[in-house]
Amino acid sequence: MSAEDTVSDAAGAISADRFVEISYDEVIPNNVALGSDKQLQRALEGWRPKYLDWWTGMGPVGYQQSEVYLRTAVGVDPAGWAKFGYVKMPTYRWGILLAPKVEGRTIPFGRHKGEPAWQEVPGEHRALLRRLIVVQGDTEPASVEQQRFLGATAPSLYDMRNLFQVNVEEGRHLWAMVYLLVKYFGKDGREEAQALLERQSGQMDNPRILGAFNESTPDWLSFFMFTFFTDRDGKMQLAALAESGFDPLSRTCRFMLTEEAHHMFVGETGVQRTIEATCAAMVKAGIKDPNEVEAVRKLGVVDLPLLQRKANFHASVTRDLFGSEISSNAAEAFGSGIKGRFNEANLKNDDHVLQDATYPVTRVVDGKLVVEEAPALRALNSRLLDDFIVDCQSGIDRWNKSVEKAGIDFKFIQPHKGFNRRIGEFGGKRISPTGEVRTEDEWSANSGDWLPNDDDMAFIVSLMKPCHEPGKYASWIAPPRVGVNNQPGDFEYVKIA
Ligand code: BYC
Repeated sequence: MSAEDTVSDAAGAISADRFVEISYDEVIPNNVALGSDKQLQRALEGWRPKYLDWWTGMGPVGYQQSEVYLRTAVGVDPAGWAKFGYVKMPTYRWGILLAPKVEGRTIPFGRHKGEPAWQEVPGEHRALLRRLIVVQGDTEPASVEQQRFLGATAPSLYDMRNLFQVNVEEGRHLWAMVYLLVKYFGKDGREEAQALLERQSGQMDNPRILGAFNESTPDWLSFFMFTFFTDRDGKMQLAALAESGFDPLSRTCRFMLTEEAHHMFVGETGVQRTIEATCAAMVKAGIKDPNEVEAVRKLGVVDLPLLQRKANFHASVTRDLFGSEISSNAAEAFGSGIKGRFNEANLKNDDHVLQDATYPVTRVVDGKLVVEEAPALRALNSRLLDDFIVDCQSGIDRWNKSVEKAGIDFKFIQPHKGFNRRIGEFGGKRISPTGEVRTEDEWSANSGDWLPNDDDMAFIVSLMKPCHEPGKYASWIAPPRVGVNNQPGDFEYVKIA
């Protein structure tokens, strides 16, 4: 396509004035020369109507005929890959986009380190690779399902638009994994692609694979916490898979990471704006003590201790997504060159094989928390979780700055790694947010102070009133500092049909 070409869209036209390498002429936009592989094209075009049925049945409820101001990828160049315009969600151009191929790329870690990256599936690692792609793929439609009812209670059109942006991009991430399954895994891959549309978040008989993706996302605070914490698991896992020796997976994940950044932005700023509204209301009312919960709630804003409990819940449920701290699956995925560590290729003073290395892992031994050196290869999930906790902290520090600026004496903290865990070393153990091992009775007596309790949930529900007028925001959330794509404050992000 030439630089001046226009890519047409069922909802309008996206002008591509810059470096376009994605073909929008085809039913499935792509930069993988889909048209030259007729069998693959037919298989994906056969999957597409099923995907659209799933989107209509399990995607956002309502607003499907509304015009939403969305960004659509028009290239994979990080400097300018997206265009903004009004789109009806079912006509969004879900496509297959891979980051550019790096010529001469070699496998950066594991037993095959230094060998040329694989362009086809390595036979001996086929089952493991397929499993990881399926797990990754399963989370994408799951999150759309979890968030499907939120449009009706959006605190502003700006937020509603962000929700739908996240949703359509999670849909695209499903396409990304389905492309890999269908192109590289033959009949099994096609079956797995079908199964990705059949499992359902929270369903008893056929649930989504990982625990957190079967929790509900019933309100906007949950959505913001989910996109802050759980999408960040997405970032960490995609970054680890982007190091893969299987080059098509690496390239796919590299491009997905550029989209993921916006999802975490939505989460971080969503919580931050909630904090700002609370602090401003407290200051205005002359309330200094954050524990004056009833007085704060009367102002129509969310008290800070409740936000801390929400963060405790979402942090802990998301940490379970890293799997067991000590895992032979993780060792095998690394040893075989399939899944690396966060930032693998840039880790210095490291042999990237880890045969004799160790890593400190916190465990519960005789009712006490102890740190033990474990074989580094088997401790890779633990390490990725530690990297995740570090990555969370910078956002939490920014939340604390807002509180500090308002002169309120309160600090958000991350709960101890072992708090409220179901999977791994701490699974089923009763550990307080500050890291003390507790008895079952002590846990029951205190858990309402550590995790959202029934009162909290009822209060949050009472706040979830829609605010769908351009430029207006619900009482409990401050407006953003900047509009999407620099649009003005009263921009109509969703033209509700
Ligand atoms: N719930 O050795 P283990 C995202 C299973 S989020 C239920 O402990 P392993 C996104 C495990 O599957 C990122 N089951 O752990 C975010 C295994 O079962 P099989 C998603 C669990 O295998 C927001 C068994 O327990 N991507 O993208 O080393 C919106 C023993 O496993 C759980 C990935 O996760 C759990 N929490 O690591 C949208 C990357 N944890 O195989 C999207 C791909 C473990 O014995 N996946 N199990 O039947 C992986 O790398 C690994 O599968 C895991 C687990 C890290 C998840």
